[in-house]
Amino acid sequence: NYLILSHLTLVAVSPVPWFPRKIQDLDKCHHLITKYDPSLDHGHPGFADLEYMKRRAFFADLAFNYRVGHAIWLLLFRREVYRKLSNLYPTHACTQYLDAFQQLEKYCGYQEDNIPQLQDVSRFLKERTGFQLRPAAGLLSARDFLASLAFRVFQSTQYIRHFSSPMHSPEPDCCHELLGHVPMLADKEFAQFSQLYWFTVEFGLCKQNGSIKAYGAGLLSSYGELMYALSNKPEYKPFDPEVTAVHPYQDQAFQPVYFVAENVEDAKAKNYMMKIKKPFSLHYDPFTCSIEVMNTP
Ligand code: TIH
Ligand code: FE2
Repeated sequence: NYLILSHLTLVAVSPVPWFPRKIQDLDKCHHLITKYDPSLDHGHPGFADLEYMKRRAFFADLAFNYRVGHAIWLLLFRREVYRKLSNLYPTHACTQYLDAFQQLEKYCGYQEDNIPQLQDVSRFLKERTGFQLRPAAGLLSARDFLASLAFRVFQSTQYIRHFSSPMHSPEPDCCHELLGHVPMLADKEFAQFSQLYWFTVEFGLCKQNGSIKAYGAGLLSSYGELMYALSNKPEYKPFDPEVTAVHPYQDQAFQPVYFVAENVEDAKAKNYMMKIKKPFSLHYDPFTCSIEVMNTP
């Protein structure tokens, strides 16, 4: 295992597994986690629903055949999910979310009865924060998902949650991506942070004007959990990256504990990120959209 550091030096390093260096390499970041596959998992709301599994196979096929720069994908919104959530946002979501959501309603066809196009939403995000969306066939491995974020590419599922459980889905679906993630990715400050994932980007709470509001996408797309998270029933802990990063999590049901950040700056946990040790350092070149590996002996 060698890493080519310049034209002249070939240096042996501890084996570093493959990772994408340029945006086209994301065509190889498509490794799915089979957990929550509706054909295998008895607990999945769509288990044994043959019609639902057929539709899922159709969307998986579209995603697997997607290549950078191609195609427009159709997304479906569940009216009930949209209605219930948009009623909750004014009281439950943070101000950054509310601002972006308004913009998406204005410019991207976020409406109860409309079907937003992935391509339109992607273009909108690209203009605001440089993020773009690409379709994913399902729950990706953490490695492929996080690697994509380095390129400001957000891998998004296309299928929709099973109709039997609109208020909470055990896996991400297009409601979660479009209503949970997209508005937060449209905010410049939030677009900056994506590493400490579970208890921030997905299930984070923050203080705003003396009350607690949601900024986590897993809350903003689940009206069951959004109400529960602000109900005083779960446990609340102050957000501390050292503690939060190693806190075990489960993803079958509502979270028993949430971490509350004092403010946005606090949630970004920059100082903590700087302390993570790697045998090399990386630099993202925005002009070539590629990653350079730098020698740090
Ligand atoms: N539970 C979320 C929802 O119902 O929208 C979806 C997920 C978020 C994170 C993992 S699965
Ligand atoms: Fe998510």
